[in-house]
Amino acid sequence: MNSNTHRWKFVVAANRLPVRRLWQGQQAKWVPSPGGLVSALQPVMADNPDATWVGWSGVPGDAEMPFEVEGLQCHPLSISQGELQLFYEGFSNTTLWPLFHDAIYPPEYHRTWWDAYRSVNERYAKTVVELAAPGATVWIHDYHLLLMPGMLRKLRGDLRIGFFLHIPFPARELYIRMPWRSEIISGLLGADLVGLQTSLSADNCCRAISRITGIKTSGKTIHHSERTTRVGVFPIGIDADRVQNLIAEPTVQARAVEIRESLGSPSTVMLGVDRLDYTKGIEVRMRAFRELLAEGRLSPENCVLIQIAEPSRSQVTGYAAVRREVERLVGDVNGNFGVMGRPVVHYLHQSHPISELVAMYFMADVMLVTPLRDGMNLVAKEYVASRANNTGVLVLSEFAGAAQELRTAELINPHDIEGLKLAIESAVHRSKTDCTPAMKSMRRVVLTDTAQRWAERFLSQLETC
Ligand code: GDG
Repeated sequence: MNSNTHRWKFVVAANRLPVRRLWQGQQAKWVPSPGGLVSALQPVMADNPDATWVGWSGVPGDAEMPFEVEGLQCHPLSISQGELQLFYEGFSNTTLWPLFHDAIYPPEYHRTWWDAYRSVNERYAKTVVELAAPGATVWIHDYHLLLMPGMLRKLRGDLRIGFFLHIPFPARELYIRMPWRSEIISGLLGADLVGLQTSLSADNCCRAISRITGIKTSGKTIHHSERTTRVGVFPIGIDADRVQNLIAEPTVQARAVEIRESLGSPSTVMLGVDRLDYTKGIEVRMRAFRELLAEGRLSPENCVLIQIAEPSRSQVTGYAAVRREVERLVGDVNGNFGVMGRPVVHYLHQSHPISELVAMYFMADVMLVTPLRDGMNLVAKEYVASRANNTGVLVLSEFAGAAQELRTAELINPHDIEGLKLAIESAVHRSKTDCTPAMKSMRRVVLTDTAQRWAERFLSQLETC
């Protein structure tokens, strides 16, 4: 197939391509990236001669030629080093990311960042214009590409355009701080269907649209300039089969036993797995843990906390500070409560293979997911999917989208440290007694509403728009 002339009936556009470069000695090859989005779309995309994915390869500079990896057609798009700073680190991750997460870190507004954001969105739109067949379906993902639906609509009125926001949509009062609030809403209104993770985000999005455009929204339908945009709730799931298959592997089970032994076989293992990000509330749980130890409510002999903090956005403002604070707290807890050869917190600022994460989920008695704000939080769902024997307690922030579905988790407010301490204490006791009904009920949700089902639901609704 000549990918320079081929026109595709289904195009996905996302900041990144669904592949990453794996180095083996001096040789590099592309492999599919791990993660929910790729597994959700793989069944729709793989070996589909009419589907392609447009995105950045992760390497700044000129784009490579289109290529295929395990049946996924990839169309790389260029992003220069300068654009990476202004569009990606700047507007996407220092303006939009904090503003859309309730401004828990102060967002910065710079016109040069905005200009770069607009021009990269335009490049995505123009690339898709060249690639999409007449009447094609285009599915655009996330906050890096908020302007793209509108830009694409202007250039190609024939396309069916869907947009999904993986992060929360903030309250209208916060959203209107955005200097380019009208341009962003016009961008979204280019889509036929806008998908959000929760009904709160969908309501916030509709309220922002009506405040800025003056259009009255009827339910979740917005009629504007002879077209209609629908806003819908589509909570993303995980690739539950993949997690369950890993759990069934003897090597993963053996690894779980090995990890526990290497910790000194404590009676309770608590676990946190997060990108090292100020939204994830890692410091909050570390403070709660320190106080529980200091007050003698948890014992350092019986209780160990593993915190995986995957390195993330180290060049972006705010990330170095959260790392310093987390590491200070880890040092403080271990300095005060550890004994020789037995730290109380095992902190790993490293990426891990998914099989290793699943072994940890399988072994951990209590999972701590305490974000201050999170679109969904797939880690919470991965933990539940890994609990094949229906044990374990999930301590989950009310401010994660996942809390809307996982109602039998131990729900907490991460701003209320006393409440969080009580929940952790009770989770440690409950993990040994009556956690089965709660876990069973969460497993029904996670094993049914998978990533694949999410993609099917979104795409089938888009087809009816
Ligand atoms: C955004 C939204 C929304 C973590 N460490 C490692 C690793 N991970 C994997 C986890 C999980 C994923 O990364 C993280 O997903 P989350 O949902 O928790 O968080 P974000 O990265 O912030 O994702 C979020 C999501 O989009 C999907 O819509 O849920 O709210 O913020 O799958 O397992 N994976 C590997 N090594 C690690 O060290 N392989």
